[in-house]
Amino acid sequence: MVTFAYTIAGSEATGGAGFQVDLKTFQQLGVYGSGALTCIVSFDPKNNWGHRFVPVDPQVIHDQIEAALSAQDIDTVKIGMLGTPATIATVAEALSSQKWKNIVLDPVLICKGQEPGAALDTDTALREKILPLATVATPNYFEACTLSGIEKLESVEDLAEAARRVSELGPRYVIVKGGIDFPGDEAVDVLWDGEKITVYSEPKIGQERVSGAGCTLAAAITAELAKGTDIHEAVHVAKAMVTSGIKARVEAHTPFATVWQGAYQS
Ligand code: PXL
Repeated sequence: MVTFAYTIAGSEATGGAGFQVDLKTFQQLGVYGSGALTCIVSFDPKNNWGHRFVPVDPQVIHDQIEAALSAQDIDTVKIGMLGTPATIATVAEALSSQKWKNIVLDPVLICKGQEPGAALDTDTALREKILPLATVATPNYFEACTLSGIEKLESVEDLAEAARRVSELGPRYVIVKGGIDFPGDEAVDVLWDGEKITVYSEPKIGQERVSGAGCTLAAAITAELAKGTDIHEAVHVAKAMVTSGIKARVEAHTPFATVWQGAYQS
């Protein structure tokens, strides 16, 4: 029997992040993917690869979700970049049209290279309308600070505290990704499952940011949960996929290389 997973995310035209990464990750883990596009991001090569961002009309977002959820029995969804308060309201309403087993929220506030200020109203809408519906959230360093109110994450205990605080906003499971901003030689992620912290650590591969790592991690967790994998094992698989994908990263003319999901072998 085929396992389905759904993604509600933005297109990043170079294939290094967002919707494209989600579908590649689902496929690599043997899960049939479909999804709704929330926005289209086209980096501008003539303007330092700045983000050209076009939101999809809310009615069109609604229609895409209606089509997929009517066509197939889908109980697991990943939510990536939403981008505007209007999109967030539409997605929140669409999610409430059925029951879900897993709602994995990658709380994308800003992308690499974007201005932090632009995210404030989106941040508020995400916190109020989507986080309470999520069963899993995967904030990165910056998103964990913003959502938890902690200024700096300097130790594993800080990551753990941020995860616990984000969990109080709704999601039962929170994975905080330390990434390149977390001090030290290890890429550390922590999972708070409501009772205890599990630490996932791998040596950092280089000191440069890689595009698509966060999307890949959340999409891989989503695919594994869709298959019925337990959350601790799902994060373990996802971390292994991201690590192998960064080792095999694809260089580009953009400021960041991107994760290669095809490198992962289970
Ligand atoms: O990596 C975050 C991200 C997610 N989704 C889309 C993006 C980006 C970053 O560029 O463009 C569509």
